[in-house]
Amino acid sequence: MNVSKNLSYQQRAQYTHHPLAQRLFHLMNDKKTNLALSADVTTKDELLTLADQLGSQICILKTHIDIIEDFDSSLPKQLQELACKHQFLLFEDRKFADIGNTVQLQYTAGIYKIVDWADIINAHGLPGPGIVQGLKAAGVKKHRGLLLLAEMSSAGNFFNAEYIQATLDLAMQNKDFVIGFIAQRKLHADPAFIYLTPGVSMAQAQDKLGQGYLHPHTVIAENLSDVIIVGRSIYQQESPFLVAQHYRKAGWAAYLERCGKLIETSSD
Ligand code: S5P
Repeated sequence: MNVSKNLSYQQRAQYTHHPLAQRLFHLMNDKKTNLALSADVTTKDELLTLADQLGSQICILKTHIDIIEDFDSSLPKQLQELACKHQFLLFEDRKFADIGNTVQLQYTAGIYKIVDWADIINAHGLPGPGIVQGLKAAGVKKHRGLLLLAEMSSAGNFFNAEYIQATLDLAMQNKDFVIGFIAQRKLHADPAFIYLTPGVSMAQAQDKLGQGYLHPHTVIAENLSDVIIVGRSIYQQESPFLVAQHYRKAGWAAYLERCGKLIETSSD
């Protein structure tokens, strides 16, 4: 029996010394949500509207800030205000993948100045330890957190067992900054690490460009990941709020099931 399988998010907060990871575990517990919205829209207005309308349902808003066509420096501040209003974290899905010096500049400079507003970022371990060092030097003093990509949801990807192990080792060496992984399943026994899984849908098994989807129950109850990341299956629907609520409830029910708790029947 896997002991950490049954730990609640609240208990998991005690295993991490990272203040951001603690905050995330606690807000998931308080809001009863393990849903992250992948808001891959291309205008400020669409992004802010989604963040405000669905904010109560999510623990994380995941952005691709470089696809916003009318980006200006007011947007990060507005996102931070909504994150504060609805209590969710901001995750810029930048997937850094360069040498330490370059990723540090990409993180701190340019138009987006990601370090100033994104609580969480992610990176590929591929270039080696320098990538984490470069990001950490800028992010750790602001209590930011890094997720390493240990697996991907796309068909035919090149993530093999050796690469995954090297990624886990890199995380273990940087627990003051790496809070967890983007992965399809739990990969390490340490309960401090948090797992976020993209490629989640109740409506389809794949898209036309190689994306593969899993059901929230598979992700949370069987694969023991912690957060479902859902994009088009929510924001492209007619009533994004109602669909988000549906995903939140499905993700939460799967979490209660894996903790061995009774499924709550309240309608909140
Ligand atoms: O393995 C991955 C990692 C990520 S971060 N597979 C993914 O799909 N993603 C991201 O999750 C991707 O960049 C997109 O923003 C989101 C999935 O969107 P959806 O519309 O397919 O749910």
